[in-house]
Amino acid sequence: MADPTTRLEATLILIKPDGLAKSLTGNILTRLSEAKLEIAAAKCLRVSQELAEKHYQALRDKPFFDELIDYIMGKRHSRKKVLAVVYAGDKAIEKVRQLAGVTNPEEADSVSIRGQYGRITTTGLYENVIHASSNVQEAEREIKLWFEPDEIIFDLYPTVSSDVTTRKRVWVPTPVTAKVKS
Ligand code: IDP
Ligand code: MG
Repeated sequence: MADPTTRLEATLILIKPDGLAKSLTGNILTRLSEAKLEIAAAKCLRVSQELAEKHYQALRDKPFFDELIDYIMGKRHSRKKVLAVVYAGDKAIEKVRQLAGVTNPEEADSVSIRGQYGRITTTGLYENVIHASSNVQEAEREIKLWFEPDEIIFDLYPTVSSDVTTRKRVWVPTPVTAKVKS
């Protein structure tokens, strides 16, 4: 059996709706590139209530939980989406957390991503523009929650083949147009 300690370390980052609304995507990805990690997956998506609640399940008893769910779903901003990225590489979790800064943007190092771009709302919610997994267990849970195995270019975690029958939307085939004579 492979030694789990030798597994490629991966971490989930989310550019939250405030980061997108403030046009910070480029700045944040540029800052994250300082960690010299590999992008293993990336997608832009709308966050359902179910996904938001599962993602923040450990915080469900916090007084700010409902606001936090609205925040990650984009209900507080003009952008109802997040950009989800999986980074992989040596000490990925620690390196990204370091660049992100601590949770409270007022306490975060002023040159960290949260220190530079975050704010505390008048109701006290930390709008800190980026999510970053905080440990190996959390990273695995979150990556599996946000991504399917085939959306990630590395085999980060064990998979099995499963016969599933689901309906999904597909592109309407483009009609073949008659060749125009020149
Ligand atoms: P983290 O994002 O640094 O890992 P968590 O404790 O997992 O911090 O909290 C998730 C998110 O909830 C934070 O990023 C922030 O947006 C919000 N949050 C956490 N703690 C507080 C708080 O004490 N007051 C207001 N918002 C908070
Ligand atoms: Mg956290």
